[in-house]
Amino acid sequence: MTGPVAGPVTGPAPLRVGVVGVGMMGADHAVRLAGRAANATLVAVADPDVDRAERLASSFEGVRAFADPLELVADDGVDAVVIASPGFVHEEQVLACIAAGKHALCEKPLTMDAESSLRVVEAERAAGRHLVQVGFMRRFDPEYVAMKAMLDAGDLGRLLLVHNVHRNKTVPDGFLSEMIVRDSLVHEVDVCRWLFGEEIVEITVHSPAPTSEAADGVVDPQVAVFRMAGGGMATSEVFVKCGVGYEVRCEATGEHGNATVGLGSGVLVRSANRWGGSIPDDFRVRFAQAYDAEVQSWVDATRRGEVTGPTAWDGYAATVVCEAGMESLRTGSPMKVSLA
Ligand code: ISE
Repeated sequence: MTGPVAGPVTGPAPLRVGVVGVGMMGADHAVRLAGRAANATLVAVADPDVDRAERLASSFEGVRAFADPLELVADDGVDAVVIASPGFVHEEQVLACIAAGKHALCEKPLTMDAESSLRVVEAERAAGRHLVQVGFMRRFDPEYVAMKAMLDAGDLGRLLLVHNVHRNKTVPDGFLSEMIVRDSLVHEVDVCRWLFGEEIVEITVHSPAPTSEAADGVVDPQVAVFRMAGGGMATSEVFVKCGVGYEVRCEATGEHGNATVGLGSGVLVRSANRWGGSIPDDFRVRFAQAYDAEVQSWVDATRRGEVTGPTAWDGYAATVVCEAGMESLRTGSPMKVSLA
């Protein structure tokens, strides 16, 4: 897409980034931008919980705190925005970035439903250029990247099946069945679209007997089955109160071999008559390298005026699949997926 908007940030000046929403993930990105990202500088944070924003801002030098995320987006001292606020405010914040001609890295889900995600795609189209990247960080994890390269090179032959495992140690009781689809399974939706290079055309979300740890009425674990446009299939176990630790695995089965990522084969320790390694508590640890690479690649692309990571369309497609997944969870039936 081409068109009139603020030009790319080039030359030696670092990209001045503001982070909107500074809960767990936003604070993690703020630290990354302030300390580890090259050619970027953290200049502002915003959160309706202004004490939280001020506390975080004061842990860095020269970072301003805003109570209103939209004020941060409009501020002339901010070149680009990382959106890590809750999903239900993403639409207005992403649209504000597009209206201001600013690049945004928006955490998943892009928005809460298909219609609003499509509005984002359309706003970008009207602006005449891509400005939005969606935070599907698995695409930047070194193991996933290696597996994708192997598949694209044809080393495993045609991809037939993908099997995902996605387990969180725990989540708050307010994390309902639909959130397991929209906030957790959404990653596997993106992984499968990316690995196959095809759309998902049907989704079924099965409800096994829940763990006794699940809050009343919450379906945890869930097993999702995707049918891909080319006939391939994928399965995903999502279990958000597994109690063990954060485990994400993906096995791709091709005609001539298979590849697995996420076996966690780090340091092997023998002590006190036991042997083994450790399992991280949460995604910030498991995907630390992926988040670093994701943010760096977003900074670099933004400075060139480009979007090279998962686009608003990818965010929209994932939202459509998850919406169908939530319907399947309610009805127990397979749901067809159709994109605009
Ligand atoms: C969370 O929002 C994430 O994005 C994590 O990657 C995922 O594992 C978790 O289930 C979500 O709640």
